[in-house]
Order: sequence, then C-alpha cells, then structure tokens
Amino acid sequence: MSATRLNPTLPDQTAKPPAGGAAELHAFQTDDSRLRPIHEKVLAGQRLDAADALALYRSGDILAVGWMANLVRERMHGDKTFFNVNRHINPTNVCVAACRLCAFGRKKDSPGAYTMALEEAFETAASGYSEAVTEFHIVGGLHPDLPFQYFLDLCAGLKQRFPQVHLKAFTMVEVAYLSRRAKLSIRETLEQLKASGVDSLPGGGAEIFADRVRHIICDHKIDGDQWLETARLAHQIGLKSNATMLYGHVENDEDRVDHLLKLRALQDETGGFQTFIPLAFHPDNTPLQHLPKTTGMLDIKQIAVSRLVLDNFPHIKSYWQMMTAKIAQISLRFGADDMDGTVIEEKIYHDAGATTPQGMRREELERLIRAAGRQPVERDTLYRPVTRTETSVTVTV
Ligand code: V47
Repeated sequence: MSATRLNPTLPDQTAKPPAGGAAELHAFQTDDSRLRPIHEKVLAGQRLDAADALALYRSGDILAVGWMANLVRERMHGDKTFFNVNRHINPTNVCVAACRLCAFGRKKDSPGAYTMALEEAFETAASGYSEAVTEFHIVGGLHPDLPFQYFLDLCAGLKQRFPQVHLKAFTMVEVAYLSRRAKLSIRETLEQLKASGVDSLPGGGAEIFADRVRHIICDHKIDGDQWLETARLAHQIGLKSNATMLYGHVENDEDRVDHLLKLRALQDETGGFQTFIPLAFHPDNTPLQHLPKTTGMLDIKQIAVSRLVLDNFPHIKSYWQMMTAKIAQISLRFGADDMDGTVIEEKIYHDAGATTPQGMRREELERLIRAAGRQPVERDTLYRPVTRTETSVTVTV
C-alpha cells in the first residue's frame, strides 16, 4: 500500500508535532522488537498494514503502542479534546432482532417493552434542553409495526421544535430495516430521512463485520457488507456518519483487524466517516453473560490500535459511558481525542449492567479533560467549535 497520505483534508501526519508534544519530550522505548518497524512507519507517516495491526494487538508493551498512538493524536489535534452537549433519545426498545449481544431490545409484548408516542419523544427531547444541547442522538429497536412515517414525523417534529439541534439519527441497521418495511431502496430511505431533518448518522450496529462472529452475536442483523454499503450510500448523499466496533466478546485479533481495514478502505473511497468509536462489550443481562468483561488493558489498547490503523479517520472517540470516565480520561493520552458528550439518560449499556452515571454535566467533562492535561473544546456534531455565554450558544461555521 502507498506510503503517502490518502486524505488531504486531514492534518498532515508527517508534520512535526507541536512544541512540547510527546515526540519531543519522551524518546520511544520498547522491549518488543516487532514494534520497531511499526515505529519507523509511524514516524514517517506511512500506512500500517494487517500484519502491523496484528503485532500491535499482540504486543504487551502498552506504553510503546500508546506512545505511537499519542504521537499521531498530537500531530492531528495537539492537546485539543472534543466533547459535545447531547441528549440520547431511544424512541422504542421493541426489536425483532433478538441479538445475543444486547440487553436493551424487547419483544413487543414482553415486560419492560416501550414505544414513545411522538409527543412523548418531543417531551423527552425538551427535558434535557436546560443544558442547551446541540445534538440529539436517536437510536432504537427494529419495531415490527411502527410505520416509516413515524420516524419521518419524529425527525420533522424535532426539527420544527428545536431547529438548531443536529439530529444524529438511526444506525445503518435501522435504515436498512426501515427501507425493507417501507419497500424503498436504501438510497430513497436515506433521502427521505434527510429531507425530514436527519443531519448525520451514528456509528452503531457495525459490531464486528466477520460473518462467523456476526452469526453468534447478532445473526438477524444485516451483514457486514450491507452495513458498509448503507454507510457508502449515506456518504454519497451527503450525510456524514460515525463507525463503531463492538469488541471483547467472541471475536479474535484477526476479526478486529479485518473490521478496521474494511472501515479504512471505505473511508478512502467516501471520506464520510467522522469518528470511530470502539465499544467495549457489556455482558450483563445478555444471552452472552457468561463472558468476562473487557479489561482496562484491552480498552486502552483498542483505542491506541484504532488511532494507528485508521489513519484516515479524523477522530477517535473514547465513549466515557462505555469505558468508564476514568479509562476514557486515560485514553486521552493513548490516541483518543473525543469523549462524546453529556448524553443524559443512556439506556443501552445500562440495561447491560454499565455502572457509569447515565449522564454527565459539561463542567465535569471539562474537568476530566483538563486533569488529563488536555484542552477541552466543545464541538457540535460536525466538529465545529461551540461558544457559550450566559444567554447564547454559537457554532463557529
Ligand atoms: O450498535 C449494544 C452496542 C451500539 C451492547 O455514533 C452494546 O457517536 C456493549 O453505536 N454491550 C449503540 N455494547 C451505541 C452506539 C454509539 C454510542 C455512542 C456514540 C455513538 C456515535 C454511537 O451499542 C450498538 C451495539 O454495538 N451495544 N448492546 C452491550 N451489551
């Protein structure tokens, strides 16, 4: 593969890091000889291949792997660490998919199943509004009866009531399901969602692309190729999206590398991904609850490897809800440049046993970022800086 930069819109990775950055302060040291050629490539801004990615996963030298990831992170963003003030809205937990990875979805008539009437969804949106959110993150189950029009009305109604709030709505899996139910092509479905107010798509549902793994953890979801094709179409019609990877269950290192390389290849083609978010599997209350939880080493390693391999992704997010605020904070020195947001009322991981709070105030996010020696930057969903005063919120376009 070429050693040159592929995405000219990204900061130059071969440029010198800012004065005082990691490369100037600390010399690279490792007792793992497999990392030396990778270090040479990272210094030269060259692309890593599958063998490099595997060597990173298999190295025990987390400090050396993190040193390289931090070097790349500081080249791209210096000390900046992004966060946003957002609210999650999960309109329904009714889901036909019954994925083994999930503790959130319910069958229609099961205890705990819910579906919000539109007015209820609008009230939920308004209830976090005191923080002046800039984003609604909207995802839910694959409901067998809700018509496509419900989702169009939901987005149009939110846009009408909160015109300045960005709607990051519906995973590729939900889009593909809605297209089947509405008997529309994926492109038409995306176009109608966009016309109703959807501004971008979240990164969920990607899980692990390898079929062997998908059959075990989410066998009724669209397959990896369909997820990628839906993302491709979204990018083609001008909708940015994120991408995720669910790790720490039955996948192996090769599956993770395959997942990262497929995302990188699509990003070369479309440039439509903004952020990559590795999601640590939470087994509690899922059919896979016999599996152990991820370790701190794996969580940090996953962030670092993602930063090093996904050289064409502008941002790597360490989602504090998933990682815990403490691991997310440390990961800001291991490749991550984003901590996600205030969230308010997270449900998907809390149903799966997450012990983190369901939301965090802006001041607390800023405090964590500063305590990591980084500079907090409030962003909107498209990574434009947000400035706040007592009475107004301004996005710098
Ligand atoms: O797709 C479900 C995961 C995802 C579990 O785009 C689980 O900015 C762990 O994608 N343990 C949804 N993970 C969340 C998501 C997301 C989150 C934050 C920011 C963004 C973004 C996207 O949650 C699902 C699935 O991969 N998930 N169940 C579980 N038991």
